[in-house]
Amino acid sequence: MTLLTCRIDEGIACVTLDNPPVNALSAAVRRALWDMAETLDADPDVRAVVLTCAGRTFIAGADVREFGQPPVEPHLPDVVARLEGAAKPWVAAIHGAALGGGLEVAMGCRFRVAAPTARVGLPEVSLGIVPGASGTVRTPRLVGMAAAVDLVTSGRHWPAAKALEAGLLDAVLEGDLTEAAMGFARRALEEDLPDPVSARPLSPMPEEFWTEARKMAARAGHAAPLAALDCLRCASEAPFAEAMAKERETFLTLRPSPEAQALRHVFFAERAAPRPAALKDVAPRALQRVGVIGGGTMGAGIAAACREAGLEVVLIERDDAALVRGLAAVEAIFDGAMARGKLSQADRAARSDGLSGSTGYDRLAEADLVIEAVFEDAAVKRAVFAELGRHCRADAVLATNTSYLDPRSLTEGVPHPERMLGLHFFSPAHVMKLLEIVPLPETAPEVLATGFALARALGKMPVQAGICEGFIGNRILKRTRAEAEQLVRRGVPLAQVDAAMRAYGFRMGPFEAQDLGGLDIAFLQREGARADGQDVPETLGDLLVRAGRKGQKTGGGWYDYAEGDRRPQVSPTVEALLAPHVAAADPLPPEAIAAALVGAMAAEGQALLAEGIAQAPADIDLVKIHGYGFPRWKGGPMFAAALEMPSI
Ligand code: 3H9
Repeated sequence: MTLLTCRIDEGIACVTLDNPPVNALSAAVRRALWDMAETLDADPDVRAVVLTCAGRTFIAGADVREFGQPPVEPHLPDVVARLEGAAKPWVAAIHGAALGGGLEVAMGCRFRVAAPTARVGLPEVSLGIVPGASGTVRTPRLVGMAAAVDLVTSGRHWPAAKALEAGLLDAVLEGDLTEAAMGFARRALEEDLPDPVSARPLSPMPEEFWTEARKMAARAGHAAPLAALDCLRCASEAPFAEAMAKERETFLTLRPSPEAQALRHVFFAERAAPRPAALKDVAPRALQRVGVIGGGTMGAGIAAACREAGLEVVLIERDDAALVRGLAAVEAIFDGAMARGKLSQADRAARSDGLSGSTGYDRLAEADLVIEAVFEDAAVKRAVFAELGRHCRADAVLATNTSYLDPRSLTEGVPHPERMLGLHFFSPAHVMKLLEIVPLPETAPEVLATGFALARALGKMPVQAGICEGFIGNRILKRTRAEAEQLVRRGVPLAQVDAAMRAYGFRMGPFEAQDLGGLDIAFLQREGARADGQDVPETLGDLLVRAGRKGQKTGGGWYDYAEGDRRPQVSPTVEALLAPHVAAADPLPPEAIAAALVGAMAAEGQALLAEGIAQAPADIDLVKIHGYGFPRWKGGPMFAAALEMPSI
């Protein structure tokens, strides 16, 4: 396949790169760009060059699949320098996204123009690396250091308008981008050319600027943003060539690091998850009208998420008062989005327009999908499905949001079992990205495909799970909590367990997290199982709940909390309560605590794989990252355990 094609029109060469799916800079692309610069430099008919890309986007960056292999010449920094040093000025014409190496190529060009919908960014830190082809050295020369620090250390994309204002782009062009860019090139030739970016001046910044920037970059929790900041600082304090050498060295050091490997693993897992190979040829059912049963926290969040995706929503509640509360909860989510500047007044009004409510199931006659999100009680849920069976179309997908109950028992006897599905959202459902999709034995492939299509529409991260108590995520959570209690029983202070998991990268340790969510939910489940005659051993958490300590909402759980203060305080009451069950104090190093808990997660993950509940280790990693705060840069428990214990 020809990667680069070129046509020449009145002295302007139009070079088009076509390397699907995202025009990544493979070794072959780098070679082709280099050779094209040589050819066009030698062509007396060519006065300027426009670089465009075929397909959905401009160059999306280096080819991440090559990162596990030794670098191959020509290296990208040299290609960028070759374009910058070309005898004829190059104009990058950006549509879609110019990311990472793609933006670096554009910065090697003498001009950058873009379609109004284009985005630019240097997302390398989100892959655990730093830009490796002058992103930290050329960017500040175009936009100034403060803006460069923001772009490079956050990894965020900028829309074209912002990039234009900052000086990263020279023009945003309406209409046909290629033609407009050729016109731009012709006009540019009529005036003196600007200096190449590498030749532009850059002043050092005061010490306080770097102190503040380090504080911000450290918040990410992993090495790359801080390393990128060091490169940016070098760019402003050392000559261009020295700064380039520092950036390259940092890039090559970080590229094989465990964090970068982990982030690459997550990158590919996240891209594969929404489109499972097994459903490649299965068309989902159309989705436009959604019914949500239950307007509690979960139902309101699901309704808000569906409205955000443009789906019409009917909320069903059992009586008028509950319906008013439920609708108000959804409206409050819209209000919050508007207050944070995420929704315009007009869009806010449109969100409400597509939301209605009813206390009668007959409103669901035209629904394409109904999601049951009522109280976690099997009898209540069964009654809901019986109603749905009576009122919904035979081809409407009927889903339960249960966290622990067996979807088969909830939907038993409802006609057309092929339309049943588990859709396990996480709270708050309009925020949390994870969606566990749980097919029943009878679920039709197109119904399963509809679950994935819904996830894509809602911008969620879907993972298929088999049926078991707690599916993937909550089953691993249960095992992790048991392991954490086990550490406490053998004498590790619980505050040390929490501190170790925070040091590992979680926002909160397992005990702090239980205090926030409430200890009573899991307690009631265990009590329910005990009432059913199951042998569920007494946990330390049970002791606390029986003593009235259900978490922050009761002023104390594993920790004490002062009135109006969410900071956990070690609790003498808890120490006394647990004393009979806990060995003498026996602290463990934080690494050993984290290894024990992550090891427990991975071991439960292995069991889930063996039972066929989870389909792949990467699915388990996505569940823990998107639903349970596992640090991305550790790659998820399966990845982390395999890295440390390759035999797993
Ligand atoms: C870098 O550039 C380092 C340099 O500074 C220094 C070098 C020396 N490589 O996301 P999608 C695949 S680091 C390889 O679903 P969209 C992806 O796996 C790089 N493959 O599309 C998927 O494959 P498949 C910095 C890549 O339209 C397919 O393309 N750049 C790459 O929703 C479609 O992906 C980035 O981090 C890649 N770089 O979104 C940009 N990118 O079809 C990362 C994608 O087999 N990419 N693939 O499943 C993106 O953000 C999005 O892909 C993009 C398109 C916004 C471009």
